[in-house]
Amino acid sequence: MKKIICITGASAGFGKATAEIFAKNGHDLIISARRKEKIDSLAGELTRKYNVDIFPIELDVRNQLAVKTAFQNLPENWKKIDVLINNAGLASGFDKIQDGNIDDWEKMLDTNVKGLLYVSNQVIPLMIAQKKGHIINIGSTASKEVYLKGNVYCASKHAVDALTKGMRIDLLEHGIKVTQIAPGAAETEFSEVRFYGDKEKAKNVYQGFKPMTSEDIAGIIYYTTTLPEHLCINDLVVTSLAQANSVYIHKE
Ligand code: NDP
Ligand code: 8X3
Repeated sequence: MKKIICITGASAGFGKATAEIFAKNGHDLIISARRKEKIDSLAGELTRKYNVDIFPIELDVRNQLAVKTAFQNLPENWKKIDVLINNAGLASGFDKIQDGNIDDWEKMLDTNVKGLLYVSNQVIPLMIAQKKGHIINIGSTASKEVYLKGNVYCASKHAVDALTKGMRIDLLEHGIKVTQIAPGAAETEFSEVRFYGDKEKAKNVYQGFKPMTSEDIAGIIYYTTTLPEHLCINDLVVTSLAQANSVYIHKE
C-alpha cells in the first residue's frame, strides 16, 4: 500500500538514498533539508523516474518556528504521514573536549537532538490521530560507545538512543512503532562536514577498509518498514564487516 514517508536531511547521503528507495517502491515523499536546490532537483528526478508525488521543503530543523510552520502548512492530504525518518544530522569538528569549539557543540546538539525533537513534536500528534505510524531515528554506533574526540557528537547520538527508547514507551498505547537505526562508518558527506570541507581528511577516514554506502543504510531503513504490522525493530546496529563498534575498525 502507498505510504507517505517524511525524511529530514534528504539532500545528501542516507536521506537522499532513502528517498530513492521509497520512491522506487511507489511511496509518496515529504523531503526536506537546508539546500533547497538539491531537494528540488531530487524531487524532480524521483517524480520523473518513479511517478510518485513529492513535497519538497526547504527546512533547517534547528529553527523551531520554521519546523512548526512547515508542518502546520502542509496540505491536509500530506499530513497523513506513515513514516517519519529523523535523519538530518551532522558532526562538526573532531577535537578533544578541552579543545572543543562551542559553536560546533551547539550545531550538533541543536541539529541532532533539538531538531529531531522539533520535527517529532509536529509529526507525533498526526500519527496519534491516525492511531498508527512509524518513527525511525538515525542514531549511530556513536549512540552506543564514545570514542576519542567524539565527545559531543557521541553525546548527541546517545541522546537519540535515549529519546528513541522514551518515544517507544510513551507511544506504545498509540500503536506507533519507534526504531533506531545505528550505523557505523558510511562514506557520505558526513566526514567532509565534520572536517569543515577538507576532502582529503574526509577521504582518509574511509581508507584501508570497505565502508558502508548510503544505499546500504537506505535498504536497511526500508526493510524495517516492510515487517508485518505486529512487529517492530526497536534498535538495529549495522556496520561494515571491518568495523566491530565505534572504536575498532580493522584497516589494511
Ligand atoms: P550527509 O552529510 O551526507 O547528509 C546529512 C544530511 O542532513 C544532509 O541532507 C543535510 O542537508 C542534512 N542536514 C544537516 N543539518 C541540517 C539542518 N540543520 N537542517 C536540516 N537538514 C540538515 O551525512 P549522512 O547521510 O552520513 O548522515 C545522515 C545521518 O546519519 C546523520 O544524523 C548522521 O549523524 C548519521 N550517521 C552517519 C554515519 C556515517 O558514517 N555517515 C554513521 C552513523 C550515523 P543540508 O546540508 O542540505 O541541510
Ligand atoms: C557517524 C559514524 O564513527 O563518526 O555516526 O561516529 S562515527
